[in-house]
Amino acid sequence: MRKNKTKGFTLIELLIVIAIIAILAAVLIPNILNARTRAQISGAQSYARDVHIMIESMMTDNPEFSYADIPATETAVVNGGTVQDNALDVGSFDFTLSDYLKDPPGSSRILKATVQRNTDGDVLVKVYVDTNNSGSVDAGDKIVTYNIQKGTFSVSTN
Ligand SMILES: [Ca+2]
Repeated sequence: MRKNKTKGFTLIELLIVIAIIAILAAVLIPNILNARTRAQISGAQSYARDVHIMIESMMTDNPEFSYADIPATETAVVNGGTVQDNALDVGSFDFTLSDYLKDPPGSSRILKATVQRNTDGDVLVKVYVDTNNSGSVDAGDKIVTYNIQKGTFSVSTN
């Protein structure tokens, strides 16, 4: 009986397969690692819209209140993942924020959300996401900023 000498893979074939696997891994691994951060940023954008809806609801219930009443300094509406009641107290208004805004889901890692009016008069909603999983707002975390008047989002690193 003759032995088949063509069985198995040559070194070149093995090297090509290994190279293809390495290229696929180089493309896929960063994508997989960033997927969680992208999901958190998407959740933060959704929450910023919730804050916008909350402000619109407050203005519907209290027509005397307007965007111009929102202070120019950052005012936390969510602290430690919990809606901070009356954080938007302006003049004689005494809002109970939890009537309008729900706590962010724990899985979204939203630690803080603030509102403030900028020098253009636009109201900015900033959502601080604990992207580095430290349990607190610190350097390296992402901040999603929503400009209510312009309807634009931006993402920055704390
Ligand atoms: Ca952090």
